[in-house]
Amino acid sequence: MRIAFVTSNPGKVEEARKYFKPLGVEVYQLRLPYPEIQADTLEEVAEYGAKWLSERVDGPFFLDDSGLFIDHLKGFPGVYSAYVYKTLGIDGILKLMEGAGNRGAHFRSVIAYWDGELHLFTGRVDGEITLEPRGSGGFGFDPVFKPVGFNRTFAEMTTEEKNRISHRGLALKAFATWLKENLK
Ligand code: ITT
Ligand code: NA
Repeated sequence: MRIAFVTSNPGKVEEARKYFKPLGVEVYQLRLPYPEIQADTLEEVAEYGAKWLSERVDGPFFLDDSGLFIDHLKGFPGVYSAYVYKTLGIDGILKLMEGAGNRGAHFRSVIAYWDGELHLFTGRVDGEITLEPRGSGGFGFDPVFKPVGFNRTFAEMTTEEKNRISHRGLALKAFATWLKENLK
């Protein structure tokens, strides 16, 4: 089975591929820009995008909308994470965190899968924002996110290690589990 992953982000595709390959599901990247509405939740953004794409993509596809939610910043950048990454960047986030006593943060991912109907799968990982960037793996905010229980940032992990515990890995796991049941 082949499923399109509609995304501009090759890092996301690499993570999904490694996850689905053992299941015999081939994931390929479809670079098709879709509207990302301004909304309060990742779910709303993902759902709107998937419904818009459902009129334009043949066959099953999914997309992933993710965000980094920082306690000290009251959940910012959250649904604005992509925009903030492109504008303020990692350095901007570290500046906003200067002097923060609480460096707690979490990532969330919402996967919207369309097969004629909409299915949502979510994942979350808790951790903290490091004092400085570390590591060169992964993408996005990975160099400054250290998951709970680890001394390394996501950018210091292999894709497999990150997948086992990450927001996207957990959402992909829920998606893959559901897919196995429903392909029978
Ligand atoms: P899409 O085309 O799939 O939307 P994107 O990179 O814009 O790709 P999102 O809007 O879901 O993806 O991501 C919001 C931001 O959060 C973006 O800047 C990502 O780099 C960052 N991000 C998402 N998942 C991440 C992860 O696993 N590790 C680090 N940063 C992540
Ligand atoms: Na995006």
